[in-house]
Amino acid sequence: MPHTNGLTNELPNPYLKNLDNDVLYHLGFSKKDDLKKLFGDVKFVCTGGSADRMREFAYFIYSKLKGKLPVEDEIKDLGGVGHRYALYKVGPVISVSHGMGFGSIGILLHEMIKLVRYAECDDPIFIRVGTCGGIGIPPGTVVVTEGALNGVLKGVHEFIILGKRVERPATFDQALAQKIQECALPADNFKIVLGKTIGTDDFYEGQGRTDGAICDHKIEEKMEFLQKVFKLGVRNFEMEAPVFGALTHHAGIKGAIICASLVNRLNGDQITATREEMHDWGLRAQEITWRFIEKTLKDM
Ligand code: R2B
Ligand code: URA
Repeated sequence: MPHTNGLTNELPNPYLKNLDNDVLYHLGFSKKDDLKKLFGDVKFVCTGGSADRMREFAYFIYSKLKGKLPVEDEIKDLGGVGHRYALYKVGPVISVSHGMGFGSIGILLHEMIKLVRYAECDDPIFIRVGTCGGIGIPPGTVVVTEGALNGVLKGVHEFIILGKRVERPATFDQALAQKIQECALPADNFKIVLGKTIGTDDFYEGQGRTDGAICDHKIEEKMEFLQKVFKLGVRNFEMEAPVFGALTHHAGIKGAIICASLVNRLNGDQITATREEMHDWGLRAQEITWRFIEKTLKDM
C-alpha cells in the first residue's frame, strides 16, 4: 500500500510471504502474536544503546503522554522473552535498546522493521537516541545526523552476504533531520547541530583513538584525519549510523539519529566527563526527541 511519503509497506524480501509463521527470535515475538493489537498504533520506534537508558526514556515519554493519549497502565519490558533487547511501549512510542555496534543494531532493525510492518503501523519513524564522540563541538552538544559515512568515508554500509561485499546507501531523510534540528529553543543551554556522522565498527582504533590496548598510528595522523573530516562536515563518531541508514532506507522507513556528544575529539580521546554530566547530556537528546514526537503528533 503506497504511503504519503511515496514509500510502500512491502518488505523487500519475497520469501517472507511463504513462511507459515515468522519468529522474531531476539525480540521474543512471532507473526502469530496479535502484533496489530499489540503494536498497531506505534508511530515512533526510538532506540538507544543501553537498556537502562531506554527504560528511563520510556518513563520520560510516559510522564509526557499520560493524560493526553491512551498509554499502557504499566511499563513492562516486553523484550524480556527474547533476553537480548529491552523493549517498552508507551502509547505510540516504542523504546528499545540496541546494544553496541553494527551487528547488534542490525539484528534489532531487521526484527523491528518486520514487527512494524506485520503490525501494520502507519508510516512509523525510527529514531536512534544515543551518545557519540563529537568532533570540533563542545561536549553536551546534540548532533542530528544529516548523512552517515563508514570508516573509509563512503556514504554506504558494507554488508558481507554470501561471501561478497554488498554496499547499500546509508541514506537519511533531510527534511526529517531539519525538522528535528528546528526543535531547538532559544532558552536551551546547549546547541543542536546538523552534521555528518562517521559510524565505525570499533570505538578505539576504528575512531582513530590512540588510547586503545593497541595503536599503530601516530597522534599527528589522528589529528590530521580529525581536521580533514571536520572540514567535510563531520561532527561526530558513533558505531551504528551507516547500518541504521542503510536498513531503514532499504525498507522504506524514515530514520533519524539524535546523539549527545560526550567528548570533543579535537581535545582528546578519553571520556572524562562525570556520570552526572553524561546523564544530563543524554537527557538533552531525549528531550529533543520528545519535542519532535510532540510536534509530529500535533501535526497529524
Ligand atoms: C555510542 O556509544 C557506544 C560506544 O561507547 C556506541 O554504541 C555508540 O554508537
Ligand atoms: N560513542 C562513540 O562511539 N564514540 C565516542 O567517542 C563516544 C561515544
